[in-house]
Amino acid sequence: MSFKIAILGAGPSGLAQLRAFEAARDAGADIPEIVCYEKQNDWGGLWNYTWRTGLDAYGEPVHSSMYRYLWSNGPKECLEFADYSFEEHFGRPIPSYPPRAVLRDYIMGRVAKSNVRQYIRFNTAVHWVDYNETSGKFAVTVRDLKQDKLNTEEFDHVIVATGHFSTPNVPYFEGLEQFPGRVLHAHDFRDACEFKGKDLLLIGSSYSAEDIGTQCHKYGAKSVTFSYRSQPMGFDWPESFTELPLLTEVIGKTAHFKDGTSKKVDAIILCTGYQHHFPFLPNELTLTTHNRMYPEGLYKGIVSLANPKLIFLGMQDQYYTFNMFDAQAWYARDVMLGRITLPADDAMAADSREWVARELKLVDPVDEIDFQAAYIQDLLESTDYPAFDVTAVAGIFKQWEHDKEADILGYRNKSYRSTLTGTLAPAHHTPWMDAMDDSLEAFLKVKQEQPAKETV
Ligand code: FAD
Ligand code: NA0
Repeated sequence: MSFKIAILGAGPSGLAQLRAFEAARDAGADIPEIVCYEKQNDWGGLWNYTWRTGLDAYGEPVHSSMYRYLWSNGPKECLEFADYSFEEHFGRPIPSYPPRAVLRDYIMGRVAKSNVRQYIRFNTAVHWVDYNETSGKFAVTVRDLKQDKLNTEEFDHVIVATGHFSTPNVPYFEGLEQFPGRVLHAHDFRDACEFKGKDLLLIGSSYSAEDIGTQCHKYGAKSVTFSYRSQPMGFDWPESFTELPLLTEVIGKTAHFKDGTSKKVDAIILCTGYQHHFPFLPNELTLTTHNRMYPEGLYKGIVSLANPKLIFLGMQDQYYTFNMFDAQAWYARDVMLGRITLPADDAMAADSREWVARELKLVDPVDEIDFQAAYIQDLLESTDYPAFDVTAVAGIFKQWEHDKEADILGYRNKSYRSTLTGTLAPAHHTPWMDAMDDSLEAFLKVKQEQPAKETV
């Protein structure tokens, strides 16, 4: 085929795009020339654990925000690829909440079986993307990290799959500069054991706060205080947890809160979310958004309204992850292959506005789950991505929300039924609170013999 595309990033979204083209090629289609630029030395995106924080060995920002002992915070049955079940990958059913290494193995397992690695240029950081109106092509400038050389290549389409949970959002609180302990953002959190015996303050009330807090508790933190800006999480926390309104200032080791209370703490972790950050995109091409269900400026949640030859994958706030990235990648592929004809610019903008308006009416997580399910269903209708029961998966997400409400430290012991294979996941050999080893070997080692209790 006579056109050329660049995929920026080889995390789950970039790999979904590679897999989508591979599936078309396997089915006999002519596919474009593909180059995928990845600044890390391996594929996997955030799922690659690194001990590094700050800058990497080449002076590029460290991408991963993942930490040791991270276990999936949603049931694996909700993120299963429709064309590759967990059962197929591991050769047997596995429990519903795997640790990071197991999920990484699964994600990479699908692409490892294909020929897509050949398209990826590792250790190559994208530094700039320009669009030339006259030639209708993008010029992508990258830095070969090992050679320390800049190179520029031309492409007909660019797919941005660089993720949006990597550049921290770091607010300032009065007195932080004098605080006599560790102050860090969740992006730089690596090992909960560092905080054993400590009184911790976590700012934020979303997934990072919840998970880092519960994990520090699991590995021996003395107390965990959450400070929220809008809403407390409201779980039925054990005694050593407290939820307080927003931090107003820190004086010495004492943190003061909006409600007039105060608490002595040893360390402060800012679980204050991430920025959509595209330092390689010029003003006219960039995507400006916060973490939301339907970022503005995108048609079908992926096609840039500023330039429809520019595509963004995985930029939404995420309930669905890997299967949503697939649905997006298959749609994007079909746009690029000319199988889907994009409507006129104003029709795309109107469609996008409609979804944004719908998003603004969502009031709770159940609404958000249904919204994302509808969005995925809408994408799936136009492509040959294997059918999967998006509504049944939404049902599992709702059950998951309920299970978390019921037991925030125990929900990971639950089992759910795969919508692909119909198999109910076995119970894990060790309750999550007692499972201190998060390695793939430890997770898979013992034959799963306990009967699982169905929750959905
Ligand atoms: P990423 O995984 O972020 O991959 C982006 C890739 O782009 C990276 O490989 C990066 O190196 C590369 N890149 C970035 N900039 C450049 C550049 N300039 N040049 C070249 N390459 C570049 N999801 C779940 O489903 N289950 C979970 O349990 C879960 N846990 C999570 C825990 C944490 C702490 C975080 C932060 C997220 C978690 N997620 C989870 C959500 C996560 O966003 C997705 O699972 C997934 O990793 C997103 O894939 P992605 O490819 O869009 O982005
Ligand atoms: P995340 O929790 O890092 O999850 C990312 C939070 O930050 C909100 O509570 C927000 O409050 C707060 N916040 C932002 N600015 C603030 C400020 N100036 N002062 C006080 N609070 C502030 O980020 P968000 O965006 O969800 O919440 C920001 C992703 O990482 C998620 O997709 C999640 O799935 C993933 N993750 C997964 C796991 C596991 O799987 C663990 C961690 C993270 P407000 O007021 O806006 O509500 C185990």
